[in-house]
Amino acid sequence: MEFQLLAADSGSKARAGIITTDHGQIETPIFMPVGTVGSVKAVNQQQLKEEIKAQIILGNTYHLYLRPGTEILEEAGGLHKFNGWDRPILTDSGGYQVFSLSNNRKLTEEGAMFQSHIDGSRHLFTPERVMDIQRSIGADIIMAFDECPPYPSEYLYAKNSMELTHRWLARCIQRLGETEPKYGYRQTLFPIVQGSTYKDLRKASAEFVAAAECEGNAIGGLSVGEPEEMMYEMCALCCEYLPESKPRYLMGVGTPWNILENISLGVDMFDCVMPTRNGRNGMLFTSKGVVNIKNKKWANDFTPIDDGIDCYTSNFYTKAYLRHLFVASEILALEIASIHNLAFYLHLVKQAREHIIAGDYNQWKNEMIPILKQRC
Ligand code: PRF
Repeated sequence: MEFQLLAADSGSKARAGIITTDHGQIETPIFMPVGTVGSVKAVNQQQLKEEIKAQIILGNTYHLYLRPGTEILEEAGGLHKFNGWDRPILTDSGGYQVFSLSNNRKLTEEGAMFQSHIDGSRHLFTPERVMDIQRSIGADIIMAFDECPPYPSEYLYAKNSMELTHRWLARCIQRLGETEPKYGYRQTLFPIVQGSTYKDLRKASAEFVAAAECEGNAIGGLSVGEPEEMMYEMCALCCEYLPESKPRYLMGVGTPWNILENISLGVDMFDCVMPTRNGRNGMLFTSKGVVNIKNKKWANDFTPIDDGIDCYTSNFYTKAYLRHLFVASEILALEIASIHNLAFYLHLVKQAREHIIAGDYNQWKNEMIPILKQRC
């Protein structure tokens, strides 16, 4: 993987770049649609490419390991062959999902014991196991196995957890060095900064992660319930200690305004279930603000969902029709809302990139945020 920096904003830490993987290039800053089980919910691959213009999608080790399992993924020739997505893929390590989804999890130095949320079966995830599973899935970018402490966490808990994540990182790197990619293209490991909301821990963790000299770095443990200002403060601190020459990925963030703020702090990559999950509940992010499409006020609004972005679905269907589909519980509602929200997120980061290159990012961001936050 290579990362080329193209431009940096003068009024902020925002940057524009290009990541090159064996499955193609990614223009940063970028938003990565989440395809937990290897499918972006309610959206097909053609729509992802042509309407949403996704450049990279996410998969989850935890889910893919439980279903369909590594045997079938290997038989298919990896996730790209299995789901037909020939552009870059990133897989999260399962570190986060084990803690948020599974039952009876128990953490030890060795790893995490847990019971599947699907059938209750018992499993052990260790850093080594998680690297092996990500070799079988075959994503271009794979994540280190970490623990994401809840918010709030006591200082001592956060410190011990961070140190465990650091020891696990060393084991991930070791295992990866002892194994080969299974499908003939390269895989690159991103380590994850933790440290909860403690400045000294965040600094120590970012320095530890930077010293591992991986090809990109991630910031975890944020957007877990802490106030937004605290997330920005921690993110800024992490960016300060993570190398400028490598992509920075902020995990699981967030709203459109969260993304614009964190871009200004130096983040290059984002993922979040919000556009798809909230979309399926009727919450739309548009160029005029946030829309609850189930609201009666849209019943006879025959204007497009959003004519401010270049997406067939957003331009073609009306608010009144989409509201009707939601009220009638039609499955097309989920598809239209998901496509629109993802197209909007991709449109937003593309605009951000253009403003970084033009050199007026910070000013544009400050004008955009109040518009994005408006409740329509
Ligand atoms: N670690 C991992 N995945 C994650 C997170 C994390 O801390 C978060 C936190 N926002 C989202 N996804 N491995």
